[in-house]
Amino acid sequence: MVDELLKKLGVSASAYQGGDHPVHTPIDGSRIAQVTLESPEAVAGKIEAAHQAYLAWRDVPAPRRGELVRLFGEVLRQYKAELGELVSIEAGKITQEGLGEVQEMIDICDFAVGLSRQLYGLTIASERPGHHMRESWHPLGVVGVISAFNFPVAVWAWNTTLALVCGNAVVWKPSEKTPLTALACQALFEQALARFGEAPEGLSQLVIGDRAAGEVLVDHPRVPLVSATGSTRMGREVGPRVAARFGRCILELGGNNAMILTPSADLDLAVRGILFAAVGTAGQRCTTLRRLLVHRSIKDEVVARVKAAYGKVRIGDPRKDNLVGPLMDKQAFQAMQDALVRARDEGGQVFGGERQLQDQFPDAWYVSPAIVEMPAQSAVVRHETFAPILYVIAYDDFEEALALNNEVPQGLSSCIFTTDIREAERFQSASGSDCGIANVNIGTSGAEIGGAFGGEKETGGGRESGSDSWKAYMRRQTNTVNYSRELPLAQGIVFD
Ligand code: UN1
Repeated sequence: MVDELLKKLGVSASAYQGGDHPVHTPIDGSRIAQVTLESPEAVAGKIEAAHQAYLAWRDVPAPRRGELVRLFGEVLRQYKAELGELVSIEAGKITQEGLGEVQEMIDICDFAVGLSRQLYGLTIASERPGHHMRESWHPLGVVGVISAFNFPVAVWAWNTTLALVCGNAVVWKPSEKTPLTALACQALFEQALARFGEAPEGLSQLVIGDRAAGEVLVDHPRVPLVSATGSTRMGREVGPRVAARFGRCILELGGNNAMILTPSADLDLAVRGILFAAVGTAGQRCTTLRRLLVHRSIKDEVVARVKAAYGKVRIGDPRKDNLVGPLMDKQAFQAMQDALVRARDEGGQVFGGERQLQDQFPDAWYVSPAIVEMPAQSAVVRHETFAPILYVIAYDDFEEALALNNEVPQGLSSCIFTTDIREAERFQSASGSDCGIANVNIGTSGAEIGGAFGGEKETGGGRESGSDSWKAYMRRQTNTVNYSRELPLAQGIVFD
């Protein structure tokens, strides 16, 4: 299924054949490759090589570093269709979303190229005569990137493009479930390197490995920044371990994203917004809509309309004309079923959620997305299940809806559908949503790259992608220069 595609993308057969770690496509569950997992020693060797590359790269002028990323963006434009298709095969995304993910990579390349001519510092007024102060930003070193199966290429690109223009080197450990898209990204990046011609060897490296490989990145003193995307459970381990050696982390962990649907909302818009956010990517985005907090006066109408929309959703092979592809694997299916059992126990009424297409794909895990009407925001609702389950909870007044939005351990994305400006502004105010993303009349998922991406509480606090997220990939330096013939001390101290 993948040989032709991988060949076009420049991945040699030896990289994905004959190894001991099987790779399956969620489309039909078949094995499509056998990769070799790298040893912890090999990972340490790559980190050392990346460190050497960083020592040279940090002195290359940033706009020149941007040129490498510009070339990478060109290569990605050229191979968008092929890489998008590989994302569909390996992660089960529908064609539109596979292509969308590659577009997100192209967009962040453009952003990073612009940034490479900025990386602005500050000048600061000095209290001393004949002095100036400034703040400058310098490269950090090797950035370790740990990414998840659900955005197998874009999240790496967010990190790597920024890290590179900021003067760093990168070592990437993708999910063991999606090594092929990672090999393809590496091959495409190498094309950009070849066109660029003068980058130091080992500037951006890929590690195909399991937990042990990830641990090397987490613990290695030559990795000042670890950017990790995945479960809250993973982040709980990574965060303290990196902190113990005074490294830094960008953590992008679980989300449990809600929509507040108010009586004044444009319901046509809201139903479309719910559909994309709740069932897109088969509910496997960290920004997926998981909780619908709807005003009691419109709840029955909204639930009926959403159920009708769910009824029309085409489920099946993500490369065909469908809207919902498979879950990643049996484990994901099982977690979904367990959550639905718990939801029933907690008083929920379940619509959908059954396995689909079992005859056609006995080894794949397709489901109809589920809607679960809950009497309250009980334990199962507060937990992130990485599957298409939308819990619906009625609220009576706006303050209660805001409280429900915030009363979960996670804090990634949130949204409100309303035409009432007071509600919209309150939702985005200091005492409104406590999430990193708070949208008005837009669903919780599908953020543009221009904004900072990330969230609070158990989501981990990190920010990636746009705005000034680049600052996390650099070290800040305060510089004070005395251009006078005196040596005045700060705070007026006299020392003679
Ligand atoms: C993720 O699910 O890990 O906002 C990232 C979005 C995408 C990124 C999701 N741009 O849904």
